[in-house]
Amino acid sequence: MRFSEILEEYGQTHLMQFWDELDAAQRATLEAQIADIDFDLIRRLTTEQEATVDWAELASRAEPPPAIRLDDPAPSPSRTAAVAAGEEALRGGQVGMILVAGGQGTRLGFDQPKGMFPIGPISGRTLYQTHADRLAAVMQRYGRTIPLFLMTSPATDAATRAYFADHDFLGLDPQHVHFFCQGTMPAVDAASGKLLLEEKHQLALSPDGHGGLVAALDRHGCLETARTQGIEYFYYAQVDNPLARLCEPELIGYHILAASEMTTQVVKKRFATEKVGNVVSIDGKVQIIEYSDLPEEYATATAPDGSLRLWAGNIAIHVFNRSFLEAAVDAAGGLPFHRAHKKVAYLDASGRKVDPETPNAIKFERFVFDLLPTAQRAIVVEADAAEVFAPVKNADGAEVDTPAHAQAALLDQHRRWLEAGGAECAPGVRVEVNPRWAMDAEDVRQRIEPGTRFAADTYLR
Ligand code: UD2
Repeated sequence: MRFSEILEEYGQTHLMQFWDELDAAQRATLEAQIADIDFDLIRRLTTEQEATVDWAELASRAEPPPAIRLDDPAPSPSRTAAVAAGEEALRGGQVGMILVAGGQGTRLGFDQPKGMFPIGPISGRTLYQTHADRLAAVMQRYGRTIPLFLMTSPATDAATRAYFADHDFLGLDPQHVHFFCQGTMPAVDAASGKLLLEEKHQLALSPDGHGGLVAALDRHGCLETARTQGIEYFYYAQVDNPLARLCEPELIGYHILAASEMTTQVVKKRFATEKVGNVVSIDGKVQIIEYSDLPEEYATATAPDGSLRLWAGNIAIHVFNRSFLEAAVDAAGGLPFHRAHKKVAYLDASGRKVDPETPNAIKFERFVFDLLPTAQRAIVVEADAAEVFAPVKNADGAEVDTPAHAQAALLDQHRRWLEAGGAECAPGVRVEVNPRWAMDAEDVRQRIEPGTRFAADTYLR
């Protein structure tokens, strides 16, 4: 079928509206973008033929997930056994790291990739640098390379690569840093289902969600690279959480000992409507119901002791078996798309740019956690939010999840470690610890003379 016939068939001929005004390069761009669109899929998604999930019905059947809880004094397997198993995998070079950094970070209002946001309270280190430091420290401790697979999107790819290149790969070995760019999905006009033009020669495209990970890993040969390097497990985290304990042995160990295919680290939700996914169990399968999909009555329901019944908050830290992701490549066609009603700037019929004030468009995203119910076995491990979770989502001034909140959480953590090691921090004094200097309270205890006093802001590196 010819190009124009395809557009005609799907009611999208407006995309060629400015064709006569375009030069050859612009025409080629537009043609390539249109050729990439799965119009059948878009039609199914916009006409709602694609099965939509009845979240209220699902939520009514949701139970708290079986989990290794923090307050369990004698979990089985024990924490010591889990740490030992995780450390063995790290020493054996069986662990790779996936960091997802394709999001557009609209809420933060930062016009570069979020990973380049300066988060170090004293050092001014960026999120990327913070994660690189932690990874380097883990590699140093276990004497093995941990390849980093860094997912970007067209919105973040070029700037991220340039940033790493200009900053000596943040101290990592460039040979073991693998950038891979996720795919995109077109935004459609919410009322008509028509694709939107961002420019006369460009569709309005946005990243296809972190569920695009599976296809992108495969498309860029990352699974193959990992396989040939003997990587059996991937640790997965989001770039926006500077407290994420990358490649934590305990979580890896629990994953291995339980023969889990996909493991999720969770925290106790701070309040009922906190913007984290809800990790639940439905018909014996672990699943995540996103905060935006969980009806309030279920979000606020309490257990007999007054605590939240659905307590487990997703912090988007997982461990995957490589083989599970390989199997998911073929099944990824099956990962559902979530629809989000968003503001998307577009060109109107006269070629004028419109910046809507209210949501006008539908964006489609896949979520990586929708892989959970497909796992043969998926376990859940609770961690202390103060030690592992301080997401940078909103610009300073917002009530939660701002850079200022994350910096305070980092400083609190480092103060706790120092004080547990016998040091003293004068009131109001800020001490930032680089993981290359100490990765945890135990490291600090070994490095510090009891009685050491910090009387001025200090960066330990
Ligand atoms: C995410 C989780 C939520 C909770 C929370 C914790 C989803 C849908 N929800 O909520 O359950 O765990 O994080 O912080 O994930 N990203 C990409 N490509 C994309 C979209 C996102 O790489 O196409 C990355 C993005 O760079 C970021 C992460 O995924 O690191 C989370 O994206 P988000 O900020 O849109 O997710 P959020 O906060 O709604």
